[in-house]
Amino acid sequence: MSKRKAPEETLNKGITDFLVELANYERNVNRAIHKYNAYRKAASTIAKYSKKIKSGTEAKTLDGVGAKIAEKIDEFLQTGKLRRLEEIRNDGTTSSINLLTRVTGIGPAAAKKFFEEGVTTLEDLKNIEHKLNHHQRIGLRYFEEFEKRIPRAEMQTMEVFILKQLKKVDPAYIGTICGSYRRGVASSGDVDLLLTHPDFTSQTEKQPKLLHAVVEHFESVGFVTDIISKGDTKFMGVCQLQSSNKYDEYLHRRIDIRLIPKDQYYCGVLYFTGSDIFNKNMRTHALEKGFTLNEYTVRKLGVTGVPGESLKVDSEREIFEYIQYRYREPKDRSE
Ligand code: DCP
Ligand code: MG
Ligand code: MN
Repeated sequence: MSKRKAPEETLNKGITDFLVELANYERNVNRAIHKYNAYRKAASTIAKYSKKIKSGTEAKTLDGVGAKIAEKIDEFLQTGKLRRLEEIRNDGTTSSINLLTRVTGIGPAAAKKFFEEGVTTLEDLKNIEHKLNHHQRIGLRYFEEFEKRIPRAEMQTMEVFILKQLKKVDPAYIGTICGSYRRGVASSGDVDLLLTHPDFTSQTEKQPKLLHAVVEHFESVGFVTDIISKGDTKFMGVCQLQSSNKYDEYLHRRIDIRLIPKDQYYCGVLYFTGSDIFNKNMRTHALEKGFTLNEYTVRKLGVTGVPGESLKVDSEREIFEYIQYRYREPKDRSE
């Protein structure tokens, strides 16, 4: 659509602008092509009108301007704005951006950027797939599947499968499915797998092979289907259980895998079990008791507030004991 305006249009530019905006809204959002045409027609006749419009009644004498549009013109002339349009703008923006951020890999900033480029639906997003990064493409491809929570029964099947496959790579691996699953929640948003290996401690060299060997094995058995990102200690990807029955396939699921040094494993397990709110509260409590706690270590804070050496941790419970926090089972860690 042309953005060029003839000089005489500026006379009633406020009115023609809002009519064009309403027209586009009806076409793009509601797919109401007749309403779109009606608004366009009114805008076009008003644009050609040689006087500055003073009222809806005056506008109604023009071809294509009916009672409803006349009413909107009155509101616009009296208040300088249109409540309906404000509603649409707010609503439309919010809902489009909310929709876009449901695609994994699209955060609020990217959503806003795409929205400003005219992207308001998943269809629009498919049309600009060349502008999406790898993560966002996967998010779009599996949008419907990733929207579905993972039932606990499937999480249990996955746990058995994962731990069994892990031992095939190397029996020395220790794996724990953390996140909402470990908290006993009825369904999970993704799979949060934590790994460690006795060969890997915070004192040894990095051992990315320990993570990559597992990922490669998961790929070879068809469990990991896509890689979003793969670093030395952190993997993000997509997995899918193989069904024995082709009529009843499992969905693709998001999986996060983290490799943690053995001596930091329990701080990692605690952190990745969450919930995020529980973690926040526990960290605050730790500070009150003079400790600093993060996903790697728990350390005593000195008088100057500088953390000391990492404390030795051999279980989750010990972390609670250090900071004198009442122990809570994973199922009681929602906050
Ligand atoms: N976590 C955190 N703070 C964050 C993100 C995560 O403390 N900002 C921790 C606590 C979470 C854990 O990591 O429980 C796993 O993150 P998820 O986003 O996978 O959250 P959950 O597994 O708890 O929930 P879901 O079932 O939606 O995956
Ligand atoms: Mg999770
Ligand atoms: Mn996760």
